Amino acid sequence: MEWIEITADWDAESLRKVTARSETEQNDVEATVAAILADVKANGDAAVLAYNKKFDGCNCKDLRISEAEIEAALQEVGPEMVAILKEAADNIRVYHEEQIMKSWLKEFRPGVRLGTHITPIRRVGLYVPGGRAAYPSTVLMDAVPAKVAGVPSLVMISPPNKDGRINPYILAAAHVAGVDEMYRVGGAQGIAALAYGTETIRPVYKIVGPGNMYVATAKKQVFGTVGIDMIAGPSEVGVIADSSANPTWVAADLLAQAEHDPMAAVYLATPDKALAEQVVAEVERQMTGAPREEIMRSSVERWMRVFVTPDIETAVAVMNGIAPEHLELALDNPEIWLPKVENAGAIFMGHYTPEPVGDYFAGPNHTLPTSGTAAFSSPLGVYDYSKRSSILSYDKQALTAIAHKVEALAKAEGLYGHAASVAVRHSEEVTNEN
Ligand code: HSO
Ligand code: ZN
Repeated sequence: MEWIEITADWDAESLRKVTARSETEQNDVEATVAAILADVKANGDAAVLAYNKKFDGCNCKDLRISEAEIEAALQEVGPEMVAILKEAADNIRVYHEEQIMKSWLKEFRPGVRLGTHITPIRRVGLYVPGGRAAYPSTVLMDAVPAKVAGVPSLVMISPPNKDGRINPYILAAAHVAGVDEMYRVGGAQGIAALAYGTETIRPVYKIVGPGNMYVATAKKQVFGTVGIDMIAGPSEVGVIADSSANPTWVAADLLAQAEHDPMAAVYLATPDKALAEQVVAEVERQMTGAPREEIMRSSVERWMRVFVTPDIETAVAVMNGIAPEHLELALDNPEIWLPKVENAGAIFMGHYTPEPVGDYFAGPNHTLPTSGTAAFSSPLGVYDYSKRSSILSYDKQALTAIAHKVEALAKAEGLYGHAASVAVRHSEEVTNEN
């Protein structure tokens, strides 16, 4: 943990030094992943099954997850959990319906119509990690917006355990979200199967979802063959608090994020130094004996930053510099400060909107820009599953009116074929004149 006193003449650039989390680049990962991708591309299912055995200890023959397995998963998680998943999925759907992009076509001048044609991506692959980071909530967050966008074919892959099974909560969430096909395969081999296709798994056009270093590297390497979503870094939360904030609650919110990852970063900015001291004491008290104490502790020790600022305005400026994935405004009047927030993945307003409400239930997406990328990117949404095509339409008169301008530009570029394509369409006089 680090205390940082911000003075009136602070320098936003200096923030980078206290918030930069070093990335460990590993070249051998690049090479290992490249070899796996090439193998799956060449050998399809046979390679995938061999990697399932090698990396996941799974001797399975069948990659596709059957209806019976999905049914068993629904039984296993129970009707109450299915009902909660459905309600969360509904909230996510209703929120994301607001993001649906509409096709349009407008007459800009007589005879000139221009517009945009919106279509969904035809087939999308959703990666769901196994092990500790197997989050059914992420399945909902990634799958529901795809269905809202109208993606007709949505495929999920996830690494099997040694018995060939996938976490039943993952299967239940995928079923509730309307995922069309599910396969047991993870890692770089799973990304390769989605990108290149195998005998069993048809290729997709885009791959979304978080994963470990091998998955992230594989996504980077197949980018271009397919589209990918953002490469997610470790999670972070920033809290701006004034004296109205409850230090016990603020500490709980910081720890909720810290328990995700030893690399998760938690930031507090407040003008109230006494409050900051109480939060720090509460963080220590609450994490002692918590089920994920070890993860929380390493996150807090290495990546917790407490900024004591001259005023709220400066606290907001500090967070704008950090561009946190999640920003909580633990203030009495968050609405007053909202217009000043420039960089944040998701903004949680007031004392009764703890970040986990957004993780699980409220409706906005929890797949958010991490590691300061909120300064230039946005939450996952319907637009990530949609494409825009431009529409152009001129009638004869409209074309004739501007033909000479297009021809002039074409000739200036030395592209006489371009000029001719326009010229052949308008009156003979033009051709005869030359
Ligand atoms: N806070 C995480 C999402 C998550 N939390 C999933 C619980 N499950 C990153 O935004
Ligand atoms: Zn979370």
